[in-house]
Amino acid sequence: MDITRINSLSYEDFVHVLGNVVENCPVITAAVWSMRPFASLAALEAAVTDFIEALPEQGKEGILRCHPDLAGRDLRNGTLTRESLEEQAGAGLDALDAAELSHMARLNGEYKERFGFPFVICARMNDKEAILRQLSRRLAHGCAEERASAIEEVKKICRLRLRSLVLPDPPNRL
Ligand code: 2AL
Repeated sequence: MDITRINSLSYEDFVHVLGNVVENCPVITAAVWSMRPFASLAALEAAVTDFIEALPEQGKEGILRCHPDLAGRDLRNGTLTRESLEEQAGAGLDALDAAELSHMARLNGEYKERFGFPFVICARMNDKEAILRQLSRRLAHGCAEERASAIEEVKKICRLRLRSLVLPDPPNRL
């Protein structure tokens, strides 16, 4: 679907197609619909990421809390969203051995205890080793620094999801 087609979608279809570009937060897509028309895919990406950035800190934390744990209960129970399952499987998180699973569960637990929201990272840009390394590293962050890091990861996930749904912008003709 190109950006012209996206701009022509009804509210219901827009949310149906793009409702999970921020995990489990269709309200963000619903809000962004009223900013149509978008001049380009880049403009749509900017609309979503600027909307997230403008939220108060509690709103940002709310977005983080809507994310499933990596290699967590939803993956085990088959209750992940399609997007999240593809991303987690792509990073190898659906095939952890027992030692890796317990390591991930322990660090995810420590992280949630410390910050009050789940650890979020763009799984499509990392493999399981990098994810575990980042999880250990980010546990040492202060709260504000970590919230900002996690929101940057949400934006990366969102941009990649948008790019898998909307055709790329044509190159600039000068
Ligand atoms: C996720 C997810 O669902 N997809 C992704 O890239 N990262 N979740 C998370 N807690 O980081």
